[in-house]
Amino acid sequence: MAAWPIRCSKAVFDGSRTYVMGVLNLTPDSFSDGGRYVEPERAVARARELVGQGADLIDVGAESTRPGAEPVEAATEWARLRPVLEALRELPVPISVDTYKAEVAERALGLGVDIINDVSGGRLDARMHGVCAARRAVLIVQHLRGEPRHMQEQVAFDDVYAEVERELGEALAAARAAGVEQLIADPGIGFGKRLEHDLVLLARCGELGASLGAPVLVGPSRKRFLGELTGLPVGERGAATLGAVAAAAERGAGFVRVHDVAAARQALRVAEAIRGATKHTTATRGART
Ligand code: HH2
Repeated sequence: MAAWPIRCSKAVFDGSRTYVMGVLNLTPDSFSDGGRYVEPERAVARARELVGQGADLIDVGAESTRPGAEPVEAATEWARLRPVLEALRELPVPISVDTYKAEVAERALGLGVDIINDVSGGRLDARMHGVCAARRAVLIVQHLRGEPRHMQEQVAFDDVYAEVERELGEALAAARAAGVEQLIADPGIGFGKRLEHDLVLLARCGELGASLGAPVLVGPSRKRFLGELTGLPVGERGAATLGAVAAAAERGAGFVRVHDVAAARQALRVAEAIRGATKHTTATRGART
């Protein structure tokens, strides 16, 4: 199956550059922006702002998946999502919903959402694949062992790249077998991983996508590994996030999931210009010799 394009009702992503997914958390307890967009009006205003900053798509979440976060009932999750998703139908970019519950996914897809972002890769709810297949949704299949709440308690990899590649490959194959036609793979930065694991997965994200036959999305924004590298608290990891974004794009990431869209677009623009110039110089040199 060809990795690109990813076709949504409002956009076609052809892989010609790294796309920016803006994060919109409707939660009271997300690790970096919890509580800021709980009121629907503020959330919708934030979504418009993210689009103005150049977001290619917006990921809306109503349950925090940080380690130790309390799971929420589907009804609570949907009560947070519904008014916001209804208002976001007018936006010019595709919307994804960050949920691992098929019931929530089904309702969201009924409101015109194009993409389901499942941090468990379809593993925590047996109905997820069927719902996405029936609605012809794009499914983001993220790597995660166990449940988000306990994911940092037993982190053990002998060869993180090989193990994530194999487990993601199995998750993608299960989704394809169930009829989900459009898939994006995500190695799950910070999801049951330590610093050294996150670094390997970012460094080899393009290789991972090529081997899995799917575009790769990475979500390094403000995460713990950046704190470990810089010594900075979550609110001061903006510059560190941009380092990860530029490096991941250089290594082949198809999408980056970030809180600060304007800054990520700038970083990507510069990284892409430099990559383009490399090609130009090589071509010029080749032409002269
Ligand atoms: N990271 C978070 C949430 N969802 N989805 C994908 N596909 N990839 C990620 O890396 C990813 C994700 C965690 O970030 P955030 O939404 O800011 O925090 P929280 O889970 O606390 O709401």
